[in-house]
Amino acid sequence: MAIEIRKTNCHYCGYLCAFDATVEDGSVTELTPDPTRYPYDASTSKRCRRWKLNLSKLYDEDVRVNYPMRRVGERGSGKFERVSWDTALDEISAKLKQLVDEYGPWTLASAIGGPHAVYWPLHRFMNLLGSPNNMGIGPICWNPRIWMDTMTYGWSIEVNFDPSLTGCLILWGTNPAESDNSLFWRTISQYVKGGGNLIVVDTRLSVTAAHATVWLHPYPGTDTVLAYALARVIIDNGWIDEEFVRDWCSGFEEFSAAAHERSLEEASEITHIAVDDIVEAARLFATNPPAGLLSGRGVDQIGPNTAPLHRVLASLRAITGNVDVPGACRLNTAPSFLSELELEGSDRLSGESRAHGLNEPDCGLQSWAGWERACKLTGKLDRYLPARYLTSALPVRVWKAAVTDEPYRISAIICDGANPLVTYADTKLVLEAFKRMDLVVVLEYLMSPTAQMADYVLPAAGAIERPAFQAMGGVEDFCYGGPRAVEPPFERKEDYEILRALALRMGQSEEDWPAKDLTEELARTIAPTGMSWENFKISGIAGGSPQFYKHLITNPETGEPQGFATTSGKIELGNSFLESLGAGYVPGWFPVPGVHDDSVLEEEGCVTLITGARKQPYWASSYFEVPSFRKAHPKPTVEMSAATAARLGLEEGDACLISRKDTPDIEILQYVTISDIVDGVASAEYGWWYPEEEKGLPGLSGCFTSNVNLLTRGTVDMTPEPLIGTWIYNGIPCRIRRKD
Ligand SMILES: Nc1nc2c(c(=O)[nH]1)N[C@H]1C(S)=C(S)[C@@H](COP(=O)(O)OP(=O)(O)OC[C@H]3O[C@@H](n4cnc5c(=O)[nH]c(N)nc54)[C@H](O)[C@@H]3O)O[C@H]1N2
Ligand SMILES: Nc1nc2c(c(=O)[nH]1)N[C@H]1C(S)=C(S)[C@@H](COP(=O)(O)OP(=O)(O)OC[C@H]3O[C@@H](n4cnc5c(=O)[nH]c(N)nc54)[C@H](O)[C@@H]3O)O[C@H]1N2
Ligand code: SF4
Ligand SMILES: [Mo]
Repeated sequence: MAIEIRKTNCHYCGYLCAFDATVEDGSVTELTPDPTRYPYDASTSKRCRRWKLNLSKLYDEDVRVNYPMRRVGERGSGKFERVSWDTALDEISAKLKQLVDEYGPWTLASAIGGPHAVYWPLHRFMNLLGSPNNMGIGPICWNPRIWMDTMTYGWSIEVNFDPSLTGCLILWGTNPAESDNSLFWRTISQYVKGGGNLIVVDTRLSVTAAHATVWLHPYPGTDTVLAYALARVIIDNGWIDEEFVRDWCSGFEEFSAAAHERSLEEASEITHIAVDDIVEAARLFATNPPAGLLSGRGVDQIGPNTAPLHRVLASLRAITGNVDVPGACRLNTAPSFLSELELEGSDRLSGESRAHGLNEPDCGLQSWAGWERACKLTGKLDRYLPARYLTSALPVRVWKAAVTDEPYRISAIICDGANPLVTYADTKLVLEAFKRMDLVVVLEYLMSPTAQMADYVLPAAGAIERPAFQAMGGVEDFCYGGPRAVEPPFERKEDYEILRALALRMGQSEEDWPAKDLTEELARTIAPTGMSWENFKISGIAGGSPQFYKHLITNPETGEPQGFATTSGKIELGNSFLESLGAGYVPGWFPVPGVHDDSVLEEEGCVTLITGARKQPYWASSYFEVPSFRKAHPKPTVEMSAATAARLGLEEGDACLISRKDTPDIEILQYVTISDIVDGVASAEYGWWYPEEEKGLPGLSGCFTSNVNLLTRGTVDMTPEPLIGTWIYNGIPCRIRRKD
């Protein structure tokens, strides 16, 4: 028997832990964490329940989609037949050509999800075809941070948390104890055990918050008020870094005035946080340099308050002198490997196609025009943001175009690593859009509710059967990953190969798709660093060595420090560029009706709903089919305080029905859990569907039972927030009643 140890990476969440695979006669029989490659944590394989799926799902014949499947009967019948790859790809490309001839290339939409696969192959396909309509979750995940850090500092940052240096760490709207139970969280929990200062800003007492030195619990979406209150305390106590503010920040006076608009008592009333806690957190953060501040998903999803908050957070780092400083944060540099921008081929999308983008012209940044404007600033330091993710079409506009044919017809969609019927806002609208399309193609591992609405489901290769690669969204000079352990079993293919095959059938050239598979594509990607794929397989990591204080580097032409890639060359606490796009010169706070007024507590049965708090062992809409996971966490839960439960007449464990105040007839089923969370707020799980239930319409395997996105809406109010178009997942006026 031939036994070999091969390097590979788990990809059952976005962290890509390094493993050694034991391969016996071509089959993987064992996995052990690989201490020689990043990211390695000795205890991950003990704490993480998911990595064993690498073995159980690899050869799975029941749940996995293993062959190209074509719909039988009406769309949504839930019935499929196996066809050959050639048949599937020939039919898809013929239909797509017909639709493009009839309606123009923008008739094709695409959808991506979380960090599952590399998405640039799909984006290249869309660019070369000529469609701007790729949807992403960007406006509510990651983009707000990237956009606002870039607008404030000239480029994005990475928190440089170093337990031996960092004097204080703020985690704002992020719960790595459950969302990232790998290396990062373990480093933080050890830091806290060793006496490190941790401030957690979370509406709930999350597992992370339970470890905090100070826990600040803002009412959902009031974070901007809290951030300004912290700034006020820091300024009033003389805790700012005066020299740095004088030399490297612009707009301080206006920023300070905005911070002083409200007294601490007023801020306390709005946020539901005691003044003493605000003062103590400000002191810990400002007087223990270097200090890091990392924000997360919780505050990427607060609608009109998202972009303003991230500007104030960026300013908090700046006024305390914590920008591009070891132990605080590092201003990223552009990749030394092929950038996402080059790989996705955005320069090939014509002006006419860009003008068909549904975010034009009112998204000041998250649009093609916005991206072009931003590049003029950042280009000063030769930095160009990746385009596709940061211009991604607002899904609500794409779905509405599919339903109404306005402003033009969206007739086809490709979903890659996404389950929009469960994870995108407004499930009913998404369903209507899918029903009206002429062509639906889904690249998947399993028959998700979205796959059940497809005409063709194409079997995607998963972890350890394809190489893994994480390039930090293309904004950093750092990437990691590794090779596959084995070829994909059955007839599964890598997403890259599927899209390339479709591209060639659509008439795109081999020159535009020079690599025949993902391994070749990744070798090509890292080649500019001078590293071969063979060496990358061993080290698992590529990129430049980190540098700090880069604004001080001398510009050879002027002999002056190069500064920051912003309008003023300084960090912009007040931002005239954003002002020219309709945002405030300094950010404001925008109360949301029905959430930030008294109606929540005054009207019977009402709460403010937040959604999607991450819990182990699930990931978004994934792994609900795994029996041991369902045993460990059998029911979707909605958390609320004991006082809120009493007001609603509910008790621990009660089945309850949750509805939006404006659509009382749409109700979802979840189960009450009493926890430590701000009164008047309830936190519902997301991602739930029931794979064991019947496939096909009307139920789509329980897609309409507990799915919280039946209650969310993707619509955005561009008046207060004319930059990104972030919709609300956290802060929805709802009613909850006991299920009789
Ligand atoms: N209400 C609410 N909604 C939310 C959120 C929230 O907090 N609240 N969070 C949002 C966020 S931040 C995100 S990132 C999204 C996540 O949303 P999604 O990414 O759509 O959800 P997942 O379940 O992670 O993955 C979708 C599908 O991808 C498939 N898949 C996994 N890997 C691959 C692959 O390599 N190739 C292919 N072709 N398919 C693959 C899985 O089988 C799964 O069915 O949800 C968003 N939706
Ligand atoms: N187990 C698991 N892990 C995951 C995922 C998963 O689905 N499951 N998804 C992955 C993905 S796609 C992402 S984007 C990351 C996200 O990872 P994180 O950014 O860490 O997001 P969460 O773990 O949801 O933590 C967000 C916290 O914000 C709090 N919150 C909600 N509303 C507000 C508010 O208005 N203000 C404040 N201050 N806090 C608020 C919630 O209570 C929650 O505890 O996780 C990744 N990891
Ligand atoms: S933390 Fe994520 S990448 Fe690491 S072993 Fe677990 S599922 Fe796999
Ligand atoms: Mo995400």
